[in-house]
Amino acid sequence: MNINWYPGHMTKSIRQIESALKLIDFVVYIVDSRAPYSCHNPSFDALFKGMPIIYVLNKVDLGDSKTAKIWLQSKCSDITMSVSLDSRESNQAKILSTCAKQICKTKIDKFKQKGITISLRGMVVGLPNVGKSTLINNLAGSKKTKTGDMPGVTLGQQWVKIDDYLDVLDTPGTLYPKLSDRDCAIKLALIGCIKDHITDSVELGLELVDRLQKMDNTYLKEKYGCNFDVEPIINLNQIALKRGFLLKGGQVDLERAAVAVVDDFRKGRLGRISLDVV
Ligand SMILES: Nc1nc2c(ncn2[C@@H]2O[C@H](COP(=O)(O)OP(=O)(O)OP(=O)(O)O)[C@@H](O)[C@H]2O)c(=O)[nH]1
Ligand SMILES: [Mg+2]
Repeated sequence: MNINWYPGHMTKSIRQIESALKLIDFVVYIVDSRAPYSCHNPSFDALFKGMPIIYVLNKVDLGDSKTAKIWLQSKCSDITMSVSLDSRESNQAKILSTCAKQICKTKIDKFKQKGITISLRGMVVGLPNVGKSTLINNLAGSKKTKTGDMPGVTLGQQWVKIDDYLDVLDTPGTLYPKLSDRDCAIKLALIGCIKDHITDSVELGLELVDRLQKMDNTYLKEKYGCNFDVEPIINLNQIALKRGFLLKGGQVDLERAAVAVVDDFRKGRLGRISLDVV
């Protein structure tokens, strides 16, 4: 399966991110804990070079803790910090205000010497559907931005005032221009960063089952009675039978089974899983 999805508006979004750089003091770079390394967008590397960055490992409730720990450690430096969050949990994002003050301390102190208290401005970036707008609403303590369980919900930039000392800019999700790494593209599709109609649901389901088999996923065994010594297609068949997904004429409905198992994974019903193997 080749996933080649880079809608025109994303080029525009990257350009808008580039021009907003002069307005901001720091970047909040969000990734999904189920594939934190694959959420790294190479087109941001040059753009944010030398800028204070707060890396947020979001959806921490869904990914595995070992991958989370290793990734979080890898993102700490003199001018970068990392935190993990479940952005749906109230007040969790408050920690970001503290991080922002810490990471912009030099600038704050410089103005303080002149007797000026500055307001900081941050820009929230990341792939589609990683939880950027949810995190901003959490930080603001009310629903200031539109959110949704699909990629491409935020269509334009939006400034949100958090308090007298902090404003943040929500941005539309941006993919990288070349999803030439097939494995990475599949992981992004599985975590919901790519619109489902771009991919073939049965192929995507088989890719997931294959990965879960290699991880020896307990839930697949217990919930669906899968056997890991066989090809993924046999297990997808088994899932369809177990769920009673049959077509007219009695054949198994593989498409429905594939959609169901991907949905199980996305909702965390198969356990806390990270697709990036570390
Ligand atoms: N389980 C879980 N779900 C989350 C978390 N944060 C956000 N979500 C869900 O992820 C989905 C996407 O959230 P959004 O905030 O709309 O994501 P976004 O990055 O702004 O998406 P775009 O605007 O499309 O780029 C929503 O269904 C949220 O409820 C989290 O920490 N854990
Ligand atoms: Mg959004």
